[in-house]
Amino acid sequence: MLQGMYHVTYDEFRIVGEWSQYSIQSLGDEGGNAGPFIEWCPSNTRFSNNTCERRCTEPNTCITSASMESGRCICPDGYMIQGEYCIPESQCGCFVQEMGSVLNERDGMRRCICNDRFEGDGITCIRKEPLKDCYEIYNTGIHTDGVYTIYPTGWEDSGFQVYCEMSTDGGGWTVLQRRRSGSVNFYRVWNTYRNGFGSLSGDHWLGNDKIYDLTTQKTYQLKVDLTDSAGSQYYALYSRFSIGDEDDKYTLTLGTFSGNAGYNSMGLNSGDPFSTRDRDNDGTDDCNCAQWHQGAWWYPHRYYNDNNNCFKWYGWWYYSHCTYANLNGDYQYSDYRGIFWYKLSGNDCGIAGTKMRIRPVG
Ligand SMILES: [Ca+2]
Repeated sequence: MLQGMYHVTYDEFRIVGEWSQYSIQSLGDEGGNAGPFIEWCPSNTRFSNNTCERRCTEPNTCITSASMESGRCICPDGYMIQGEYCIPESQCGCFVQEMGSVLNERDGMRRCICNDRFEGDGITCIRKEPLKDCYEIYNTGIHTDGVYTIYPTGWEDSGFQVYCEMSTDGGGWTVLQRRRSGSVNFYRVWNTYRNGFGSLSGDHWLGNDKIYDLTTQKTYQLKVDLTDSAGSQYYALYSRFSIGDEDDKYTLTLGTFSGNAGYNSMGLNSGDPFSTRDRDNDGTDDCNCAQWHQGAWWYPHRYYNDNNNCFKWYGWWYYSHCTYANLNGDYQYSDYRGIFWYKLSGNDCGIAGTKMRIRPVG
């Protein structure tokens, strides 16, 4: 017999990179006298006799195809099928399909494994949108009070946790400060107020840097809730609320006041820098308002400039020269060292609970 001489030509021979083990990506149009006998695999797959292939949604299950037992194009090692494509395993999870419910069998339990930027309850994984505050979380349909992660401008990657009030006053409130148990010491230094402290689900200060980042991304209103020692509840609502950054000493800006708290006591702090016991930014050299009032606040010291002391004795009360509101005072006192809000139950009001929370305007 004569030996046949055959050849085949391809006009667009191309292989892919090392990650896919230099598999053939394309051959182009074939020519020659050999007839078609080489199949080529679509991009990102390789030809293999291994009939076990896995999907992101079913990572523990081999997909076999009886019709392709002799070999076929499959994902490279370390890759799995998502839809029609091979993607790295590290990007797999039940989230990889469309937003919604996709279930996995793992560890004998039927549950959903969510990857980064997705979150779920074990049944459903939904994409985490970079929700900027509790109001945006509320608008996704979540109406339960609790601690949530938000991603304000500048915090898109890490986010931070806040307590969201979803069930009162229309919901969507981001809590900045709360006092109700006295379990947390609020007589803290500048850096501690900058970073925040306490327990988000209990007494806490969110932190001045976070408050700054929050209140610069949108226009917010502030609601101050006050509970007196008899259990009566009052509030002060400010139409605008923001603070400056640390270089600006977290200077306070407030809009107009409304509410039933008796007096616009915090409005007198608008325009003033923040002070702590170790960072005296109030208006006088002779008084350290933060130390006098055992707190940290936007103390101005400008109401009664007839002397430079922290207070004036009026016969029944040390009239403060520093502030009419002192929501970060010492919980155990009911005098000028404690939590007070002028004209709520008098000067010495015995405030038992406070809350500062914000929501976008409009
Ligand atoms: Ca001072």
